Amino acid sequence: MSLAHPLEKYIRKGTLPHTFCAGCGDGMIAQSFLRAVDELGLDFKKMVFLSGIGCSGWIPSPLFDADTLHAPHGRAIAYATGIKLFKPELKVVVFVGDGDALGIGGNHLIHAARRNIGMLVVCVNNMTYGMTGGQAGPTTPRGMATITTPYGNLERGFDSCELVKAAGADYVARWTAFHMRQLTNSFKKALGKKGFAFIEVVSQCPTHLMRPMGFKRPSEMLLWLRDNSIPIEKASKLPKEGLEGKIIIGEYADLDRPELSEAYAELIRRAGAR
Ligand SMILES: Cc1ncc(C[n+]2csc(CCOP(=O)(O)OP(=O)(O)O)c2C)c(N)n1
Ligand code: SF4
Repeated sequence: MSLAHPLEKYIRKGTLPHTFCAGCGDGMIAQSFLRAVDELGLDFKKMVFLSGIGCSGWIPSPLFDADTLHAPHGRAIAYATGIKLFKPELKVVVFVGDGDALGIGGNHLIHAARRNIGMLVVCVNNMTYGMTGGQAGPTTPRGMATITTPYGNLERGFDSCELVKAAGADYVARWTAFHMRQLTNSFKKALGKKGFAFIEVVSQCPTHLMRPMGFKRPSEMLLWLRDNSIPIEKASKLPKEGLEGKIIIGEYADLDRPELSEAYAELIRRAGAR
């Protein structure tokens, strides 16, 4: 009997043990994603992964035994756009942190959603800049203490799902690192979409946020994610004031609109270039 982990076949040899801190959500998200790939029976050779710069960028690069491009901070979606237009037959998946996706790379995100180009963007929202030491970022909740906001963050965080949905994405969903089964199912659905798919995973960063949030163990952060989450259907029936500081989980958009790389290939045919 083989004692190998069933998902080990997707892991590049020599990359374990991985670089994530103990209790980080990134490893859980990697596992949930690989489970979706495995259950769908997708061929890793027909997929290409893009990594942002940040802890979450380590999910596909170097961990996944597949073609991977580790792009400059904030530029992974721009690189992914080029790949998808050149090789539309590939499944393109981007892993970025909230700082990468919504801070420095915010413009690329909204335009990729507007174009409805066929890729899946997984935004790991750990509510901070993890790799650079735990600074406040575009999703840090108002009032949260970080090393750059020791008296509490004064700014309101982005709602990335509402933003991407309004920009025109086909599939938009939010889960947390507590909701692994729902996350795997959502990955499966998103990987089957033709157009732009965006999944935000609110995740724990025990190294930088555990103490400021008043927790002693990473598992307490997971329970906090569970207790602060409200399903989107339930949230739609509650007054807005009751939702302050809550994580609204579920599917925000599930559409099938024209996809850009197909329209682009058609344009090339019409122009007689191929
Ligand atoms: C152009 C550029 N600006 C800034 C940095 C420094 N930097 C490295 S990672 C990072 C942010 C990481 O935060 P996030 O994207 O939220 O990912 P996380 O580490 O939290 O997963 C920054 C600002 C950089 N590498 N390149
Ligand atoms: S710093 Fe935070 S996000 Fe980065 S690997 Fe450690 S726990 Fe994870």
